[in-house]
Amino acid sequence: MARPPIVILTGAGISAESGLGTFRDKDGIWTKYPLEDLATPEGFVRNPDFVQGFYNARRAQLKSASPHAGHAALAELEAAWDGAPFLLVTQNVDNLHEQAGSRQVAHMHGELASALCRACGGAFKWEADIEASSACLACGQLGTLRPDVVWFGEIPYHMDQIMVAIEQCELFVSIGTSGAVYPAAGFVQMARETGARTVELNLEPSDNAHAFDEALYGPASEIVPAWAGTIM
Ligand code: BJW
Repeated sequence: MARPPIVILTGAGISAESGLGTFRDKDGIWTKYPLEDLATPEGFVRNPDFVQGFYNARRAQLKSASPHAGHAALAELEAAWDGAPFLLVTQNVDNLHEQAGSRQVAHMHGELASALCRACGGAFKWEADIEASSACLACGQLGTLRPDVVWFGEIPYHMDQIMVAIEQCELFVSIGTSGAVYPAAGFVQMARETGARTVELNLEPSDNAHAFDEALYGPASEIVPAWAGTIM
């Protein structure tokens, strides 16, 4: 059976049952800390130690997090697509999709396990804490590293690849994202405009719920395997 080109967009909700917090739910990260302080370049300049501490703690937490059946189902789906166009776009900075076996993953908001040098622009794998004394592995300067994540006002990664995949896709699936943050929140509309069928899998209707042709609501560990089973 021919496989339709597919784009899957994931957000924090797919990692919630792995113990990693979401942002905007009750008890979400932004209900405890102001996003202006933790997720903007200006917040980092104001208080780099606070921001590094927040990301160091999340990087450490990731070491004990494991993927669940929802992540595994997306890896199985990719394998079943057997080379047909498939792109998993994630807003998440964790590596649970890769741990589950996904290969074609575009981390549009960066990765916790990567550091970015503000002096030379070098980016490299970094699994330890970033300290004020840490040296850049590319240029050797001290104190220039920041988390390699995308904050508000910064340009997300892999946008050219993502735009091409959305223009070509026939099936667009959004999983565990509130639809509150652009440009990701606009992808479903773009996919609709090029004729794709659109599916939302989420705990509850997102801000974009009206833009989906189909929806399934419940915890990702249950609804993602159930939905994937219908198209494999
Ligand atoms: C479950 C579940 C379970 C729970 N099972 N589901 C209009 C157009 C374009 C841009 C803008 C615009 N208006 C404003 C902007 C600018 C801004 C923006 O969007 N602001 C909004 C506040 C309006 N955007 C930007 O600045 C972006 N850059 C940009 O636009 O550059 C310009 C440009 C773009 C393109 C090309 C060229 C130029 C950058 C945005 C960066 C966002 N960064 C963060 C932090 C990353 C690092 C980190 O992790 O700390 O990314 S903020 C945070 O929000 C994080 C997330 O990836 C992102 C989205 O959150 P997500 O994943 O949706 O989580 P939640 O918590 O919101 O939702 C969870 C959902 O899961 C809920 O619906 C639950 O119900 C559900 N759920 N448990 C299933 N068990």
